[in-house]
Amino acid sequence: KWKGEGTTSNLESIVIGRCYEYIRIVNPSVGEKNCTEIWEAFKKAFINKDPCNILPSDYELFINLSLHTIPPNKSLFWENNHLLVTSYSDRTRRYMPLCDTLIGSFGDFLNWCGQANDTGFNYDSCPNTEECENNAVESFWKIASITYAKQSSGVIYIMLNGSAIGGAYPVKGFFADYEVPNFQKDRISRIEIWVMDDIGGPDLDSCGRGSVQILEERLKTMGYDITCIDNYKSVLLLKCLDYLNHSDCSIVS
Ligand code: ENP
Repeated sequence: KWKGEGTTSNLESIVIGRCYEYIRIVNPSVGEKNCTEIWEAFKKAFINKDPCNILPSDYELFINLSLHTIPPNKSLFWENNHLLVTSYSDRTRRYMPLCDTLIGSFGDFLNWCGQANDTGFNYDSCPNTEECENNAVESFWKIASITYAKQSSGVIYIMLNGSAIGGAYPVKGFFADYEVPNFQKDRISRIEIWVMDDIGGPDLDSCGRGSVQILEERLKTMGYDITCIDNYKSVLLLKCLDYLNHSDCSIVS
């Protein structure tokens, strides 16, 4: 019925497993949590409801139960770099992007929705953003983004994709709409932007140019101390693992 993919099979097992793995192995510093209780709060946000009428506030109890601290200088925001961010952050060891928090681990790579007058999940299809913005997944990431941005402190890192067709900094997107406006000015020392081009890809946007310039000016107007780095070497080395002989990777030598 809907155009989007349905609920991920075995969602409950995946999410409860991820939750215990997170609190026991990935980041035991979060302390004791009841993952079954967190799962129930997550489900309550969207089960037995019109799948186009789920609001970010419906996840409030879930957020309260799964909240933990984000260490200073570990926040990593991004657009159009999901897999690169996942590898680079190394499951909190190097950075702690939203997908490496307990909240983010409930949603990363997964899909879910329910339906009105039905206590189950819809495994066949879920509404996508074009069909309705107030869907279960979109509203989840909205409140998760707001919460994460409010908690971020110290040096803030932002990884953008300089080869992205819609621009490295989409002026409408989770980062622009829900994260930047929720930065806590008094807790942030500076902001560092990395603009990574695809290996062999076009250099559509870079520091001081195009949409990156729009972001830099927005953050400067907000009073932040900004540094912007094109093809930041540490991330470039990771990207170059698969392109050792490419000319874009000659820095490796
Ligand atoms: P995309 O479109 O590149 O990638 C979407 C994929 O990333 C989906 O598999 C999604 O999980 C997962 N994902 C991980 N973290 C987020 C997230 N945080 N988010 C939306 N999807 C996320 O990403 P977007 O839409 O541009 O979002 C990037 C945003 O993530 C940035 O604001 C960045 O700072 C933030 P799923 O559940 O949809 O399968 C917030 C929104 O961390």
